[in-house]
Amino acid sequence: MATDINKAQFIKDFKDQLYEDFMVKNSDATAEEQFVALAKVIKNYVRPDWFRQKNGIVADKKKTAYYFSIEFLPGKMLQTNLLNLGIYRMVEAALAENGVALNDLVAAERDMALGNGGLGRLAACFMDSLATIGAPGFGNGIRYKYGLFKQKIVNGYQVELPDAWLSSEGNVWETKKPHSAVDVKIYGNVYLEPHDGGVLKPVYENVKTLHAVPYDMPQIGFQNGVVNNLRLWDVEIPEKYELDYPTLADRRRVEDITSVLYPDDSSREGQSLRLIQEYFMVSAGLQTIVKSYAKMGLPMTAIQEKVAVHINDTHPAMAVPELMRILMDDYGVKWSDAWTSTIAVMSYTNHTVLSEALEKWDAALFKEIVPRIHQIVGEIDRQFVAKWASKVDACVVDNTRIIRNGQIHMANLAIIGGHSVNGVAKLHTELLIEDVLKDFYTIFPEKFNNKTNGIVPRRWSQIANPKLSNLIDDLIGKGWRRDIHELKKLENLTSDTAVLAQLDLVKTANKQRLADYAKKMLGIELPVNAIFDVQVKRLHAYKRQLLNVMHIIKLYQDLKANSELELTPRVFIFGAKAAPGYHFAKSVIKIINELAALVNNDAEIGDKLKVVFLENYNVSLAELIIPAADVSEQISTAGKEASGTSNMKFMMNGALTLATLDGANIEIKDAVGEDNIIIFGMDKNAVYDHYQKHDYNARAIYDNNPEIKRVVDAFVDGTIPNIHYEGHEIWDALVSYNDEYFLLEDFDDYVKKQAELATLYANDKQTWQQKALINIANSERFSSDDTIELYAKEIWEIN
Ligand code: GPV
Repeated sequence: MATDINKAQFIKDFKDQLYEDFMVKNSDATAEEQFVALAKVIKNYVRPDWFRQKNGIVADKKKTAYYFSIEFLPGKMLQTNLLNLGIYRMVEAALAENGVALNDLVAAERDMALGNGGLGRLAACFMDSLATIGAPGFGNGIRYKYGLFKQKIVNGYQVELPDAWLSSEGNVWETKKPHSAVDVKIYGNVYLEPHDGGVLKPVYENVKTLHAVPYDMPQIGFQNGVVNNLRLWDVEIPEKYELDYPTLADRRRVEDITSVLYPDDSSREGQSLRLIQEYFMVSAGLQTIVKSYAKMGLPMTAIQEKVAVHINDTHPAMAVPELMRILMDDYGVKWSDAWTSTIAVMSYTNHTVLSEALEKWDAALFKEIVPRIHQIVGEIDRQFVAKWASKVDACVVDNTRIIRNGQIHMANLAIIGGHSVNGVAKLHTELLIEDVLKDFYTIFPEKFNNKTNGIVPRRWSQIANPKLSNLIDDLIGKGWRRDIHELKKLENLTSDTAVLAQLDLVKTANKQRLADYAKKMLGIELPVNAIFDVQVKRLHAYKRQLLNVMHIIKLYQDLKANSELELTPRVFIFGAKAAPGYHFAKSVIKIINELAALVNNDAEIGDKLKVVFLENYNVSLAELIIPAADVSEQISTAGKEASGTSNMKFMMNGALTLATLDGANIEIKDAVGEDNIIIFGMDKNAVYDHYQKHDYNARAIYDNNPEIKRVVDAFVDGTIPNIHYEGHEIWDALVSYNDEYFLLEDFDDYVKKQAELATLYANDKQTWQQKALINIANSERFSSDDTIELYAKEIWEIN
């Protein structure tokens, strides 16, 4: 075991690796070279455990869960891997003795950003948790050559640059496995030919064959000797079929399949490339899974006893017809048996109620690209309609069937083809049941269940916040590092003023760490005695960064009207990427940056107000920003944010949450109690009431509320320079187009609660820190270890 390695052995391994890879002595090596060598040494240490776990699937006939996701967003892996192996301190000390700062090597690693936001990050948290609870759970996804775009801010605008994360040293954590490659077929024609006993077998013509080559990455459990596998697929042109790709352009089209992660996490451009990506990943993964099941020598019709496949959002929903295809066409299983198995194997998580994000495909395109899958989906749809037409209302069948009006509804496919559908927070699951998927609920009530999201506590406390972690060690011992539930013990210390003072010191130190970064990046001095008020997440209208902006404008206007005004100093911090084609979102970014320039350079405002937009928000930046937050902004329109997960990370790091009753915010409120969270605005019922009555009138609010009018007009009256175009766009969205996300209605209450929290911060730091401590103590409820335990038990039935 890696934990047995001593310093001397480790340093020898490290130096040997540097020599082997780079022919360099430690003292002459660059931080990049040292990072690569260290990562390879770690990989060597885990290889036996990794190999054993992978081989155990067949050898021990263990039921295994496969988490299929088009996104994985792990960020950097060095610290997590060292921590989970239990060699962090030893390696840090050994390197230090040899003149190497571990932090420099951490900085040299590139973020692995094969995900957009919450959905991909959740998948990464789950991979860690699966290994940590010791469950056989393997990831399956795509090895994109370019991750989520790198964001630069130029003249206040977002500019997208390719994230060439694989250049130079590539991904040191991975191992290419050419011997496990499989072929994936797309395009062509397919027809069915009768065989012995009336069995129909597909005959393919003019197909294109792709070679799917897996790259495996170890997923190390927390100090338990378990190493799971994350398998990401790359595409190659099969040697056997080279003639099918005669030109460079042909070859490039193939390479494109694994070239980029789609940088849009809300609405899908209906491009065939995306569909091919989805099928490529699903087919390669499932073929491999069925092959390894076949090696167990058990009947094909019992595959559900050894295999669970999870469909993370709809992108991998073709797993349903693809498993049918493999079982029938490759293994001769008959339809009814294959269908029973498929339903038992598959399960699906929904991550949104936004209808524009519910994935649909044009049936003609679908047929062109995956003709056999199209046939199978057609038959699943036909049987579904035949079965339910006589039992439920016609409109229920119409709303739940897979193919309607020439479109294939991927969520419907995933629900019909699996045994479990879960939402990601209590409210979200309720909304699925009573609104978005209510017709499904009348047919399959037993399939619905909730699994509130969680976060992996190691990364979001121990790694992101070493200062707080050390304080917690001093207060309650180190047991919490293994069992996060021990954080509860902190609740006994909430009236200990010395503890609260220490907590304040830790927070200030973390704010200083972030202030240093802001100084380096933007040349701005951030006052650490100010409230650090943070909103970091994807830029989306429903997340309402604009409401935050409106509050800043209000404070700015108040200060300009009365420079004597007593105001608790505030630093507003934003981090957000906008989908490249999302016009509105990009305009909000521009406005934040122009507002920042205005406020930060106004001598009259001085240190009372600062606004910073930190470019290229990613996992690493989150690890820096979140521990420095006093206020966590979770201000989506009630009913729109499925769960949110940064809300949990902020809480774990002692920020107070300013929130609407949306997603997991509600469960955070339940965990900490009403006094320790700041709730404002409409709840979901108030929002739905407006939908029902069609009575929302933004224009009337604007006309009748002078403060709101003043703030909204600031977008167009020249208050903020250089936003002529964007300002009008926003003004129109808020007034002319009736403010789809109810910012104007929620504004007053938001401002009021902001003022209250500012007063508390200024007058009673002790009470503030008390609330912070209660948040930290109760964040134990949101460990993804527990979430994944429930998936394992209740959905996958593994362990
Ligand atoms: I659908 N989510 C995401 O990041 N990308 C998507 O394409 C879709 C959903 C997010 C939700 O918006 C969050 O509320 C949620 O916490 C997260 O998925 C994980 O479930």
